[in-house]
Amino acid sequence: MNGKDLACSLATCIVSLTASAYEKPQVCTLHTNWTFCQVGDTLWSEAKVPGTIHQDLLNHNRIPNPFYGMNEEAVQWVENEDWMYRTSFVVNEHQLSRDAAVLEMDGLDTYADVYLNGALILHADNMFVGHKIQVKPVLRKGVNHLLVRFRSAVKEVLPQLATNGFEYPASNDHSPWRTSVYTRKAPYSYGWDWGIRLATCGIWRPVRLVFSDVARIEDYYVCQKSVSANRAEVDNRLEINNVTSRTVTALLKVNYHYSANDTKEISKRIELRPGENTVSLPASIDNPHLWMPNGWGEPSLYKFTASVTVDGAEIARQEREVGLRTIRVVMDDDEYGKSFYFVVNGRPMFAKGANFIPDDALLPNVTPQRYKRIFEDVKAANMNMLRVWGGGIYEDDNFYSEADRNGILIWQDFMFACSTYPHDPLFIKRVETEAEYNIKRLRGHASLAMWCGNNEIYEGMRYWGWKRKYTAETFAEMERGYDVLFRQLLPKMVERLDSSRFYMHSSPYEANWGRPDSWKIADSHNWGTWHGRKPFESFDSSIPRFMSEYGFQAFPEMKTIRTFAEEKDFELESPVMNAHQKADIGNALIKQTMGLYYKVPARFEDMVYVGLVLQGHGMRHGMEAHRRNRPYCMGSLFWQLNDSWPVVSWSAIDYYGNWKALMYQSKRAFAPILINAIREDNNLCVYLISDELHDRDDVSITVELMDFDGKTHSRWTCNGRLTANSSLLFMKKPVGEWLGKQDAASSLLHLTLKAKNGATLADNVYYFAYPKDQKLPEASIETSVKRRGDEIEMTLKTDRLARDIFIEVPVQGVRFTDNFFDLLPGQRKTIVITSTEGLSLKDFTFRLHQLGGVR
Ligand code: BMA
Repeated sequence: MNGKDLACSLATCIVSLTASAYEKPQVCTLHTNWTFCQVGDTLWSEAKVPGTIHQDLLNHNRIPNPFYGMNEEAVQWVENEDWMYRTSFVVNEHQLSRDAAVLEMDGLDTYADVYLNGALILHADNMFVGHKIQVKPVLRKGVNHLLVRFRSAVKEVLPQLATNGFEYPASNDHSPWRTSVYTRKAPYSYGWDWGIRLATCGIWRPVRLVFSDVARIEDYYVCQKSVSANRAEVDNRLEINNVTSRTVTALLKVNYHYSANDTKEISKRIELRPGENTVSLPASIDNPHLWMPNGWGEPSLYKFTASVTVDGAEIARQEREVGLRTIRVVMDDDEYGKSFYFVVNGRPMFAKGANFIPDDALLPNVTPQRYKRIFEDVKAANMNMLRVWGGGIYEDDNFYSEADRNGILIWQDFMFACSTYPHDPLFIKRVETEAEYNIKRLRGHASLAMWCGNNEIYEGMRYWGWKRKYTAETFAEMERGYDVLFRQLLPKMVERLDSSRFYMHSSPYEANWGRPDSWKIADSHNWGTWHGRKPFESFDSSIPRFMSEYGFQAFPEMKTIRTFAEEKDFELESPVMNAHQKADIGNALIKQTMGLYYKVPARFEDMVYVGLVLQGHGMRHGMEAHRRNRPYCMGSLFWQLNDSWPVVSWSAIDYYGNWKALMYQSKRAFAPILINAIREDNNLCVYLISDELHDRDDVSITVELMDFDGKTHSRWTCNGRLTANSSLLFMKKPVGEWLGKQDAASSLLHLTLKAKNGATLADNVYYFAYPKDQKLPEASIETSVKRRGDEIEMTLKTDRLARDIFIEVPVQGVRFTDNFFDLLPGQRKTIVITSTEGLSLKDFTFRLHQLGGVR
């Protein structure tokens, strides 16, 4: 705290002292005056808190930018060193006189000892937990000294590695010594098949000092007992810590507020014994505004405020945003195998979305604005679910609040992925603490839909050859460990702390690799189109009950590649490109699959463009297949939404926030109403898929056969009823009948769905041939650009068919209302381009790509 903060806090004290003996808590953020030093060194340099050692070293030019070129290698020494962070702050007499002073550290990464004024106040050993330390006995009037000493997470566990007797699988750990599994630290930070290795350390989440009187609210949970359209019954559950040594009578008030004229307050007198007290205050709401997923209505949120008053003074208060809803996961044996779907507010919901990985290799760089933007993107792409994957982190509170506000359900993994793990008593204890901390932190969120024990460990144990790799005894030990962690400890914790939420031991529930039969059972991961090198059409026959992972890679666009590579590196297999491709079959497989569908271009830049187009169309094929097959299949979460650094990966949005073609294709394939033509044997079938909650009578489908110059050769129409929440086959005839005498290489079907009032509900294009076999013209596209405030409005018009138009704008993070789209002959389209920095028309430059222009 600086002098100014101190003066302010004294002023507050004087004012409130006149009113009552007690005051509201005073929260002092401790994010200033930090310096850091390598242990063994004497040089202390300015540090950023919350932060990481890599970011601090980078800020002082003591390491090169790890994201650039092949610098990753040059920064690896950092993980083997120990690092110290220290700060000092001033505490005044009044603050010292208060009943409690608690140092709250929301996250230390990872092995850290914390000292305050010469006293050791904390041993931390788990990145995923926050700490609250009573520091009143060691605080001093005047200057106080706080120091955090981090030990290398890699070196810390070397003795465990040395005595374990076998090495855990952990194949994504990029070090020859696979230490990651021993430490409760984000698995991806040790490297992944899309991830840079930055096994960093630091004070990665906020730090604050809180002074308070009488009692603190340690936890406030609005537990939803029952919710229906008529009535919601909730229980306000609080853990209140009376820090005095006497029993205190207090008044607990809960206010719940939806809007200015929809607000209610209830209260009760409570006796707080010294120490922890559990208090409950039930409440009910008639005709509640229900929280609805994206696409189904408003994600309505109530504001709940709990406050504790003693002797007329409010001594504690906490607020929660509460979405009232029911979410049920139905995983029942049925005639096919085992179902897996989400029922939200009583209606089965087809889940549309993606897997989320940590948004940065250096986590404190993910600001609330970045989370906000991610959820704007997710919502815009018509998604209603994200899976927080088990190799990353339990995300920041902001993440879940944004999910609540945008109607996005969250599938939450516990942080275990792709390897077996230890299960010794200390490890189990750490996991127990971590589970308790995070379940309690997240359970109040409306968006939180389920818990899952881990990512792909069960599958790994059964089908990734681990059984052969280890002795029978070791493998049996691993199986025991699996049961202890994922079938006993974690479900027990969920049952105890969050009993209404669904828990599943692993994703996929059954092992899928090489076992299509398992796709009849619960959720599945389909890696056929990547690790199995199958064509995208395999999505049509590999239909699971719920697809929780499937993916195909693409390079990010050139402006992102240019942030880490030079002209000389622009080659598929150059050392720099390979350093930014962590999946072993990566770049070669992209080229191989491209050859199935497209002419593989010679120029690197064209290859990047066609690769983006390939990923978008290929993945869209999967999304459409999954949706078409509802209700047998009830979910489609692709791998992966985002990137943690600039890299070639399966992502739909690159590190700088640029949408790849895949994200635009998701927006189309996940639209509430989808019209979809698909070849089934010799027939071409037209399906209508609706995720809406109401039927639409008298819709009409028009199918036009058109050539690439815009001439219409045939037209069919069909009227019918679009049934809510369903997929229905509407038209079916042999391919030859649709095509007539026209040439498959230069014809398309334009499908349009119209409502009774003539409004277009959906449209789509079907091509009879792969792009490589098509006679694609190079269309003349006319463009006109207008400035509208901070936005650019661009209108495009084409003479002949222009496929997969990509408007390339060399500004990072710029947003387009649409991109990577087809323009039919004669069609005109206006899109709006915005950027956070504000685009100026003068500086605005762009380049147009179209598939027909690639040689
Ligand atoms: C799945 C994920 C990740 C991985 C991805 C691509 O298995 O769970 O572990 O990054 O495949 O291989």
